[in-house]
Amino acid sequence: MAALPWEKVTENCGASFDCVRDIFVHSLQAEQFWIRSLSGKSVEGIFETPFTRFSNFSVVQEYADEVEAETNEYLKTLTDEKLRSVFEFRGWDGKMKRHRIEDILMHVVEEEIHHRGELLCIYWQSDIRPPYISYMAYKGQA
Ligand code: NI
Repeated sequence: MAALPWEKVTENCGASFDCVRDIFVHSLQAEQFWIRSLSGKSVEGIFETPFTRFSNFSVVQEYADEVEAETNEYLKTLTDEKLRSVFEFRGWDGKMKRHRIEDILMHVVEEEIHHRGELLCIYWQSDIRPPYISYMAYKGQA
């Protein structure tokens, strides 16, 4: 994202959220929301933070690093038993929901893939070759 000019990142693109910055920050907020929920931490203020607060690349990067650190911290606590255990929460519709933690984490991954796909499309529509790193390349060789 930092390879793009800031005007491009905040230009209206008519996708799920107004612009590349908003889509990316939304996916970070969604990840933080679920990881904090599963960690028993407060989620207050996550979705209330306006996208405009992320006013340059370094603020976005700082937030991405913060969310990644929180996620890594949570993932360290996981066990097979915990993954299979059921998490109860109140949904957006006000009703109580019960889902296995592994299914909630799969939802977080799916949410990211969905929004990344959107971002790739926006890049292509702007004739910009999107960055691509395979998961295996990211992880490195065993
Ligand atoms: Ni979303």
